[in-house]
Amino acid sequence: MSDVDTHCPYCALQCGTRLSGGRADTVRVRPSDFPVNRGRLCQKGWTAPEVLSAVDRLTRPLVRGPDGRLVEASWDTALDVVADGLREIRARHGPDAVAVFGGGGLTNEKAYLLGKFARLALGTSQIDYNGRFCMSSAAAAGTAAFGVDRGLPFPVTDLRGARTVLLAGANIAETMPPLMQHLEQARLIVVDPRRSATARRAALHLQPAPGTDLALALGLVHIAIVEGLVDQSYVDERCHGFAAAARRAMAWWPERVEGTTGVPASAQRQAVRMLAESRDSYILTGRGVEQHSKGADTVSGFINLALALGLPGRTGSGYGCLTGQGNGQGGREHGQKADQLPGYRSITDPAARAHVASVWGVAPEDLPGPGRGAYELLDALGTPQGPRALLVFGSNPAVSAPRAAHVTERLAALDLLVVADFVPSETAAMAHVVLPVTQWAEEEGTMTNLEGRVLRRRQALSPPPGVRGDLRVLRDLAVRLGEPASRYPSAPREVFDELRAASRGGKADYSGISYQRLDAGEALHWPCPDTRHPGTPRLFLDRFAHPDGKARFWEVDHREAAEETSPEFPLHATTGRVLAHYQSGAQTRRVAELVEAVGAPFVEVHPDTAARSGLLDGGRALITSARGAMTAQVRLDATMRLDTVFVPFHFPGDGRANLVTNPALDPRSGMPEFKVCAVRIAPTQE
Ligand SMILES: Nc1nc2c(c(=O)[nH]1)N[C@H]1C(S)=C(S)[C@@H](COP(=O)(O)OP(=O)(O)OC[C@H]3O[C@@H](n4cnc5c(=O)[nH]c(N)nc54)[C@H](O)[C@@H]3O)O[C@H]1N2
Ligand SMILES: Nc1nc2c(c(=O)[nH]1)N[C@H]1C(S)=C(S)[C@@H](COP(=O)(O)OP(=O)(O)OC[C@H]3O[C@@H](n4cnc5c(=O)[nH]c(N)nc54)[C@H](O)[C@@H]3O)O[C@H]1N2
Ligand code: SF4
Ligand SMILES: [Mo]
Repeated sequence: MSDVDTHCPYCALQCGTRLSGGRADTVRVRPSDFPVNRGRLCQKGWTAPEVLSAVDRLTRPLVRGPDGRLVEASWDTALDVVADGLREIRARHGPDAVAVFGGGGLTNEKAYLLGKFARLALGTSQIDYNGRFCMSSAAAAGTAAFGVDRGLPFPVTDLRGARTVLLAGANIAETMPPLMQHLEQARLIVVDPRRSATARRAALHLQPAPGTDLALALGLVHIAIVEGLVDQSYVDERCHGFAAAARRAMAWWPERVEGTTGVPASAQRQAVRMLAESRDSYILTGRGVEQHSKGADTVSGFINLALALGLPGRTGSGYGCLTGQGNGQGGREHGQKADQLPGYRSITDPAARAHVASVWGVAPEDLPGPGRGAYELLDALGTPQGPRALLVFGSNPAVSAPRAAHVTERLAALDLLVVADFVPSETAAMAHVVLPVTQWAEEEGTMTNLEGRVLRRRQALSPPPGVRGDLRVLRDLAVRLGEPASRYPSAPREVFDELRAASRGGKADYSGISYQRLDAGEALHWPCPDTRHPGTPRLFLDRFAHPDGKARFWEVDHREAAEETSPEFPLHATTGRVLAHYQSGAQTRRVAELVEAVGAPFVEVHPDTAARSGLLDGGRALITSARGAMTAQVRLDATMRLDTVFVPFHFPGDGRANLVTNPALDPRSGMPEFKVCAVRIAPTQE
């Protein structure tokens, strides 16, 4: 096969790649000259082809036998077991006894068909996805402020012109390394409790205690007001709500903010002056400020700062959220969310229901209402009021969900757990039925990257015999459940054309985007409402997406983390990522080079904190919270705050960071508090 242009399977940067070789064991990847990565890839991108021929790649369906072991079965047998089980559970307990959990790594076509399958073939309201754990706080805050949620409302290449960029809780030097090239000219202000790889490259590093960013954001608005740096004509002309937001900020004077966050008042002032000095500044948020029980309010706090300085909706400045998963953007638009229909429509809006029902050929009243958000859904599994069956497509919640031991118990309590995956993830290992599916380089589809640009994923090689695509699996199941096959096309292009129609007139309007236009090389960012429309790389230049065209300041105030430190649990624990591993590690823990780079869970601790706890560098530590305990190897790091330890969440078993994390949820977004909980740390008793 000749070279094929596609994109990396992992993160939302969706680096352009060129594949050559044509066989799973010989395929080679090179970076292409795509604008987001311009000839660069990170270590995960370079090694991504190895997962195609992973030694334990799933190639046959597995069904749990009477002795409790998973054994190979034919597709017909496996699908019959699933369909019979679903029918029986539905007959006995009603349609909401069957649930679906999706993922932000699924293509647009898969995410769309999964939502349709849940609402029509299963008739359930119980569908949500791992994006709830990812960017939901920023989505809630972005929608509130701007009227629409697109992670970056501008292309990443715009960042090249920036003089100052504030990165709040984003470690892009490890999580999106090729993006760093667009920031080489800029002065970086990094807000991170750790001296991360990104913070090390910053002109100014603000190192707040975890969970205190909202106080910091309020304080920065305070300084902007007091120092006369607010762009008053922009605020008057383009925004509502400044006075109320400003009143809150006035209570957060620099010394008070210093007391709460630990960030010196002088550094706060310096940050605001750098941002305001020239107007070509950007404020970007990542999971560090978002994954909190007040994540949405914290993002609102940073958006308020951006609005006060007049940054959003102008060329050369702005606010954006750095979306995470490969299709983190598209995955949140096409209806796999509990409260959503395709086109980023609300499932409770009668006009939206009527439109989508007409595209699907059903009556609006046949569509279920909103279901539970991701954690609430997982928490309800196998309980008397909760679902008794769960289908998982594109997530590994046994590792990645908060309070993982509890979630694992809930998964184990199900009558039927079905997992579609291409590797035996920790969640697949618990399933009653495992369905082996294709990977990125073996399939066609579209993904929407962090800038809202729709990209083509292209097939470069044949899947292993016996493996089916997710779209085909959904159709095969739907037909067994009595649906007409024509309602579930399995050709990605056909699904995309239906998705276009379903999205028409919605906030995320894809109706003018086609495979033909994408394959001709057009750069198309949504909204793109007709086939002659050039797409919208930059949103909000003329108006924000609220009906009156104005942005909204959101009135927010600081509050403490859901769990504060105490004599029993004296330290903050925070969690996050390392360069070499992706998410729950299901894929990257199967790549030798990445395991060699980081092979086991570790905990970063300040040497003084370690000494007080009797910990030695390289020794094993037990990290305990009110939820449970995990073990990890100690890494001393003198740049850590004395009151904070950090653990990555990429590892299974006893090394799961989520054994300790707090599932306290953000009331605006349903986001769990992954980024701060109270722990104690001690040597393990080995
Ligand atoms: N290597 C790698 N890259 C990835 C991924 C991966 O798993 N591995 N996943 C992708 C996905 S899905 C996502 S969502 C993105 C995430 O990308 P990022 O948001 O950059 O990743 P994190 O490491 O979760 O968090 C970023 C930083 O937040 C800091 N932090 C922790 N607590 C706080 C706090 O209370 N306040 C502040 N200000 N900062 C805090 C952490 O120290 C960390 O350095 O990465 C994407 N890219
Ligand atoms: N403590 C802590 N926990 C966290 C976070 C944190 O910062 N700290 N971050 C959270 C965030 S931001 C995220 S995004 C989540 C992610 O956590 P998960 O949802 O667990 O994400 P992955 O590990 O990417 O799991 C994806 C699974 O689906 C499979 N898969 C990939 N593509 C496809 C496909 O096309 N079809 C099918 N059927 N399967 C596929 C993969 O092999 C893998 O097993 O973790 C969250 N959990
Ligand atoms: S930065 Fe993201 S998209 Fe680019 S190579 Fe790395 S994992 Fe892949
Ligand atoms: Mo994420």
